Amino acid sequence: MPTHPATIEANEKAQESALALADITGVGRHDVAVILGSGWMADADLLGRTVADFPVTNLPHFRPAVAEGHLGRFRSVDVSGERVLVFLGRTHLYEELGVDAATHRVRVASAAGCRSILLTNGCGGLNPAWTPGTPVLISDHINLTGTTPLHGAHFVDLTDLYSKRLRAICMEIDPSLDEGVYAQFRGPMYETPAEVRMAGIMGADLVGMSTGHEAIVARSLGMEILGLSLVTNLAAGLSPHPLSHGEVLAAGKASAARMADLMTRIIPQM
Ligand code: 8IG
Repeated sequence: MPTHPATIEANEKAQESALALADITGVGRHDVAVILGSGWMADADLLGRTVADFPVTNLPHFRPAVAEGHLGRFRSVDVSGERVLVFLGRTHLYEELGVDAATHRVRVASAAGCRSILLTNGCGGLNPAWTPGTPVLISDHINLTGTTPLHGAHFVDLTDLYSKRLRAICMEIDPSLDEGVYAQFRGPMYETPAEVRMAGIMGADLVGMSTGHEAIVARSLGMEILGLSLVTNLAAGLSPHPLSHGEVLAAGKASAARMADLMTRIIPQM
């Protein structure tokens, strides 16, 4: 059992956020959580019937989102009868608010009743065949942040961190989906071309700045995890032009209908 005071405090704050969430949404418990990252905001309206929609700052212990394309809202959405807690945007490690702030949404999702979580992100791709807008299932991750979202002697097994069961269902829904290993860097700068080559030698296929820590916390809370990356740009050194946030947003818009369709079909299986 995690007994470090920082873990207990993080879980208590999440309980308080979840109580407020139940209060203002009128939805006492949620079944599944979704975190929408860069390039995924346009999907929010296509998931199902929005029951409630608020800024995260209406809840205690949330910080306003800073990254462009990260709205800082949450919704309660009815997806085929499942009560889905959707976060539009996340808090990143590079915001320097600490690992607990960067994983607070995951703890809130668990405290709100969610037993499974869909983590999405926009990221750089190392496979040149993955043109911007290509979705990739996360099969595993490499944590290159030099830190952990856990506290103290909290030994958590990360085997099959990204659910084999859910990945198999996704592949049935869309057989054209590829899988890849996600390397989480701290950011906020994108990688140098040398760092991208290093990540590739280490076994990474995707480079990003989120998701890994969230998955670790979700596993520590016993949740089932599905990770979906949207390759919004070729990783540095592989791209013919400098990386820009504009292409991230464009790739997201272009893939929204396909990704929302996949999500609405996988969520009832979660
Ligand atoms: I969107 O190329 C997006 N996020 N680390 N590298 C890293 N994060 C990203 C990238 C990328 N693209």
